[in-house]
Amino acid sequence: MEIIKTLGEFIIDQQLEYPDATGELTSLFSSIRLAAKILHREVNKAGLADITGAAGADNVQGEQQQKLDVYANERFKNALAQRGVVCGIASEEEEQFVRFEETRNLDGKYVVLIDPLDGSSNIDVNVSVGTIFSVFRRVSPLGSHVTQEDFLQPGNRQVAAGYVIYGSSTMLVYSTGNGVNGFTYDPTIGVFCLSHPNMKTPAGGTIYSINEGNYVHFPDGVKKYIKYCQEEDKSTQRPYSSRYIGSLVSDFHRNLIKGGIYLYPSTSRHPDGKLRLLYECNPMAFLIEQAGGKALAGVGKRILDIQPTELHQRCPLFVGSPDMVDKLEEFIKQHG
Ligand code: AHM
Ligand code: MG
Repeated sequence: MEIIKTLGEFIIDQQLEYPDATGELTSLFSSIRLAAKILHREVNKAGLADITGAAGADNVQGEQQQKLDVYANERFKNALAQRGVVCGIASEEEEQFVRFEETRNLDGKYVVLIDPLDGSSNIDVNVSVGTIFSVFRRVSPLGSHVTQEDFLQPGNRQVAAGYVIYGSSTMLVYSTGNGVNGFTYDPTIGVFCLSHPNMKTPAGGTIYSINEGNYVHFPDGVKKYIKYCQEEDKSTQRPYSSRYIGSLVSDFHRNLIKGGIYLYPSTSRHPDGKLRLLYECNPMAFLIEQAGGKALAGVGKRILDIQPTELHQRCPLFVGSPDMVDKLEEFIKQHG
């Protein structure tokens, strides 16, 4: 009989490898797992219940909040506050970081940065969406209130990162800096099961993902790279396929598995790119590096080495198979 390993069992096995582990990270993952299950339930009935559409307010970035954005934010926030291992969170849906004030939370070692429902404008049309998260050890003393500095740490200090994709199936993909593992949710038994152990991205790929509608606003190096992707050359399997869902988690997940590159460069509308460093770029950069890939914001600019200055700061993102990211970097170096 096939042996199934659940997410819970996997986490405990990993913890046993570190005799000093206190189980706090395990507890943090239990919170994420629980909120992900609840989101799975809601997303899957999105067409039936009155939960799609705009919530009527804009978030801090002036983007319209969807009802499910608000719902997802509350769910993850509550789940993370419950167990006393997290002292605060920063969320795409909250202007300021959120302090967890209970005594047990003041002793929490970790902060979580989260995009509770990325790509949520896709929900109304039944396209996959996701949750992206990033975990840091706090730098402020245990027992005190969480501070802005706890959140403004470079991505290379992430303790863990991951995403949940609510797609044709729901999956949780995460890393604690020791490889990347993917778990598929079986709703009939309510359990995430290890389905993608030790995920590695192919060194090269044949997929490029970018919103080409913004083409005229791209930097020259990116324009030239796109033309390169489209050229005929059998020896390098070009032309490549263009695939863009407009839902970062889905585009990233596909490219991670199949090999590819995702690009969100600066454009005239978004001079620093559109994606947020702390809860979109950093976690994806952590995961792709753990899977053998690369993530840059520009020539020689590793995403994980950027020192953040603001909670909601944006940055360009070029992420994917290492050979493809290298090639793009050559083009940007040469053409700007
Ligand atoms: P969101 O966090 O408001 O959902 O926006 C992020 C999304 C990403 O999922 C996606 O890759 C990108 O925005 C798409 O942007 P665009 O529509 O400009 O191509
Ligand atoms: Mg987002």
